[in-house]
Amino acid sequence: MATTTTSQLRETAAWRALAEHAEEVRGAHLRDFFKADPARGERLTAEAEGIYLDYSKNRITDETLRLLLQLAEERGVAERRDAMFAGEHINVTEDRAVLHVALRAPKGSHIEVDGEDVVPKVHEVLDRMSAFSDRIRSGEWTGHTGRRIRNVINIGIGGSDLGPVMAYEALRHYTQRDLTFRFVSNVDGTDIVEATRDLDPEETLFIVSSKTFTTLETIRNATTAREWALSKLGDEAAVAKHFVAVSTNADEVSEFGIDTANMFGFWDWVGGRYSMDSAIGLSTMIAIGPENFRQMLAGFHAIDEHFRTTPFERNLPVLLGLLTVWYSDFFGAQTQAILPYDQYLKRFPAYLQQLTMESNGKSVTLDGQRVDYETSPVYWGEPGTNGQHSFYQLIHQGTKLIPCDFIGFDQTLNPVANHHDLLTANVFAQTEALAFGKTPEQVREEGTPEWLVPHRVFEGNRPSNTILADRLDPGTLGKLVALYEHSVFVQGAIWNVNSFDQWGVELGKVLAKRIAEELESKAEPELTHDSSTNVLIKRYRESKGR
Ligand code: G6Q
Repeated sequence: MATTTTSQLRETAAWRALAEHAEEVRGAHLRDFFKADPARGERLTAEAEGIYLDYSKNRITDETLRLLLQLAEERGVAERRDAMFAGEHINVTEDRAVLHVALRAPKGSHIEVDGEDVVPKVHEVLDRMSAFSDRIRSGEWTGHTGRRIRNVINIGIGGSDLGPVMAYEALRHYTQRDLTFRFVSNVDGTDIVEATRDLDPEETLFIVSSKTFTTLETIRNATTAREWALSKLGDEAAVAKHFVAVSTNADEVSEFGIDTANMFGFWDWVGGRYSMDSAIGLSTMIAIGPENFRQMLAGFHAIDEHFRTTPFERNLPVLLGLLTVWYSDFFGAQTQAILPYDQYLKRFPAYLQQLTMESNGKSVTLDGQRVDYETSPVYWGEPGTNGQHSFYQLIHQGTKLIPCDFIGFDQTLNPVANHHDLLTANVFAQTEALAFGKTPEQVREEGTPEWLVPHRVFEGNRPSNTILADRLDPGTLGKLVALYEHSVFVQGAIWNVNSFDQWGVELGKVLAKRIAEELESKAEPELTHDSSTNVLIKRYRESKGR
């Protein structure tokens, strides 16, 4: 792979041109862009696989787009994309391929990692997951005492939790309603206690989801879950009927006491935050059924193919990724809001926080140079319309530039009265208000007293994307996730960072292990931390002793 040094990004012809060009665009208003080109709202759109992207309300011109596309070319985004699809070890710091795209490759396609076609393995696991899901859903699989499974609890954290929770909530409409699903992630005992307190172990199945099967939180929670289950079921043999594992680590799984016949595997080329469509999605599959799960995979795959084959000027993830680079690096935008107008997507912003920030929250390039440009913005958001009655104030009239992605659907899954028209009217109204605002003249015309005018003025010129799809079905969810996965890829390729490692989470883990021993040791430990940490540990030990 071509190596570039930090300054090489700033030295590309496209970057230099963009820096100059940004000065011109900064002074212009979206009102003027639309006035000068009344067809802008039809022109600056792209559509693929049922996903419609309106990016006309961005502070860009045709020249901006041309230069951003040139930047993508100069940075070798297409080559890097092809290297990913070809199974090259593009995760250089962990020396691994990055092949979540293989998880949704149709049967019969061919994707190689280190000389081996992985597609048959993927489908073998999917088939086993399907058979298992069907047995739970139909009641054929029973618990140790012969009772039907009514509750499924996924225990996992990070990438082994956020995808399953998000997908369960997003696809709740399609779930088998006589099954209860819960998700335990936090090592705070409250999480597991509250998740189990009203359930009967005889009817409860735990899915322990952990790629490594060594993650402290997950193993602690799984152990507590086992104690909870066995406190009623008594017999160790019950574990086989009430615990299954999703992992790449068979040794640790059997060490924990789970029969590896009840283990669903995946591979080191699936990153945690890119794993919701691997066996990590087992809870999703039990919830929505194998057929719907396959629809979701088909949605992912459709966008993979779109990303892989569509010219960049019409390529949705490329456009989204480039716009993020534009605002982060040339407009000083520190954050990006994700605003889904669908209650089922309530966990989508949280899911995207990990996907985007764990991937591109980096400050060294692939070859270890410190970057001298901005990388990932902070992603955040809430489903509409709730946010409108809280933090949108800042987006409309605050001092910060916050590019927004509005996500809406033509049809609702819950048609009741005129709720959906009202919801959708708010999507369109918000993007309009953000872009065009309200001038002092308009405010005066409304009869506003002069002293109140400045307070009621909306500057406008706040950029947004509008992403519309037909309805939130499993396929559409797959498409939306893949859209952001590949947008993250494009950003990472431009910034020349490794979007697939996460060394930043390591230090805390190591220190926590050491401090846990100090908090729990019977003898007074010799504390050699800084004075602040030493006092915190002492205080806690004293309080615990009381
Ligand atoms: C994701 C990260 C991280 C990981 C969790 C859980 O990309 O690697 O969030 O998913 O730390 O790890 P395990 O699945 O190994 O328990």
